[in-house]
Amino acid sequence: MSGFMGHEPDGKPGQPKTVKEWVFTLDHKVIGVWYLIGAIASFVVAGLAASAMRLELGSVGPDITDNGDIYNLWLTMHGAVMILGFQIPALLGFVANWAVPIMVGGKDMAFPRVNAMSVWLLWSGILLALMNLVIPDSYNGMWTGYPPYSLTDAVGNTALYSSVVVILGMSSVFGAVNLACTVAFMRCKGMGWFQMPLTVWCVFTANVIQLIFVPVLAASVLLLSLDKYLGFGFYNPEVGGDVLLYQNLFWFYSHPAVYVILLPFMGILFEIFAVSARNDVFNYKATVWSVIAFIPVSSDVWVHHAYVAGLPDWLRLLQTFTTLLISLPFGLLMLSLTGTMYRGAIRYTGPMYWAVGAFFMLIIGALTGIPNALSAIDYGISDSYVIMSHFHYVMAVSGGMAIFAGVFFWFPKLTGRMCNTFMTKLTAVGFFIGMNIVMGPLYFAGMEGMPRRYMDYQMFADNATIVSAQHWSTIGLYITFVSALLMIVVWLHGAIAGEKCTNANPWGSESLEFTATAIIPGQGNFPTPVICPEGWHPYNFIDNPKPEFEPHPGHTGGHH
Ligand code: HEM
Ligand SMILES: [Cu+2]
Repeated sequence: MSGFMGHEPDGKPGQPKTVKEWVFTLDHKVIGVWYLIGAIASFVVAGLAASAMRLELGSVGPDITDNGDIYNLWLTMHGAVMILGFQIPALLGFVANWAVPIMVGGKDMAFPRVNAMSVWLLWSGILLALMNLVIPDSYNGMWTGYPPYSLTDAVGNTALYSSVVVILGMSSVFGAVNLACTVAFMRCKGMGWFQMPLTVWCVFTANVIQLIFVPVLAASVLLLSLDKYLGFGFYNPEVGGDVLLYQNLFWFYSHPAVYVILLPFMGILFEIFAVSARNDVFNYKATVWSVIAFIPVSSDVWVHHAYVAGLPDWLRLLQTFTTLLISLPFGLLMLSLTGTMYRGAIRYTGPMYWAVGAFFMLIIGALTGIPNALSAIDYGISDSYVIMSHFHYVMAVSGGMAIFAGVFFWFPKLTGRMCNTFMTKLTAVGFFIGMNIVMGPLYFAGMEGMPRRYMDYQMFADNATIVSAQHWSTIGLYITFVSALLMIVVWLHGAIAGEKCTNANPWGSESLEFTATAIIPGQGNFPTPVICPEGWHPYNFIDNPKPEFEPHPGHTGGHH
């Protein structure tokens, strides 16, 4: 076959050596590492912003700043960078690029050059976003960018916001096309759709969601700049526009976006749970269909983010119904995760500690979603700490812990070395306890009426619940901070001085990235094409036929 897909790799085999080779690489594994580095750097920046806010909120009155603009800048940098710079690049960049092509036994991504462009666009977007810390009119309108505020001068540089979102959106769309084609066309011989690891299914589905919805987001934020700088008035009622149009467009993407994060991180959990419990994924086929079901159901729930915006009753009612409907596929995935561990011979490895932590956070977070879905209840808690606590449990912390679980899980393949097991577990426990102390009390502060996004709570100075929740939350930050810092030290130590892997498959996975021992550094992955024999399945831990390697016609060896 000539054309783009399946072409011979034009990169050199072997790890890149010079800076030029690293930067201009077309190897999906190296590009995956670039995504990972970007994601971890973003996690650090956004984590520092969060820590600053938490210190400020430690007690009533100014603690470390009394400047609301600075607080808003931290808040904006925290939310936007965590989502757009950390979680999405870690899952749809690192996992999608580094792991998926090997997991399907492919030579590379379908379009290696487009792949390189995607990661370059991501880095451009991150650098542009960081400019916000130095430009005089820095943008402070949160990740949501709601008009009319985002159309005023007080918000700062709206064009920067629009540009960052559009650039990152382009990176996502190129990445999504590439990944969808990779999964569809680059799978090795013998691997049918229902033999793909769940991580692959989840990342694939997340990318389909991205393809459908990202363009809507890109358009909606572009219209902001057209409105503000060229006076178009899409969102301006004075000239016939509609300010709520933005909220509708924004959440039409941004609700599905939570599944773009949720699905891949649940995919990581499936992988680690199955391998650690040495069990087939419970009800594999139904699980795959539940994953796919997220595409249609996620498209019709966005109004639950705007229940209080004054939309018509029939719409709110309908969206309460559709929001609750999502609990079906989501509940099936949770059942399946639980069933995967049931009666398994669970081995609590380092990555499993992180994965279990993520799982418990996810349970708490999902349960706190149900009351939010009921519009009558949501009226009382919208825009309060209840919502903030909900999405930190369900997405931020569980997603973060799942991503870190994945990094620890694939670490031996990434570096050829192991992380210290005891420290991996200790940091997982510390992070889990710390984050629960940060986010648990705030849920109750929310029920007492503490609103989101406030830099102080003078008005609640004599509300003991709120004051002590804020206080404990800040104590939780110290534990979390130390654990996160230690985790990064554990990675660095592991990469530089960790014990060398003697076993190519330390966790005993059946998936190709661990079992295909012939993975070579550099573009191409496998010296000879992989073939999955009849009956092969990534979660068949008993009597599993091993994948084979087809002698390549005309191949004379040479990669050793
Ligand atoms: C059991 C299923 C879930 C239900 C019923 C649910 C329901 C809701 C509702 C109704 C809101 C809006 C409340 C308001 O603003 O007044 C909300 C907010 C949010 N949810 Fe969920 N949710 C669920 C699961 C998830 C999952 C799995 C994620 C992410 C992986 C997620 C992420 C978020 C985020 C980020 C927000 C806040 C967005 C913002 O205002 O900045 N939720 N949820
Ligand atoms: Cu939503």
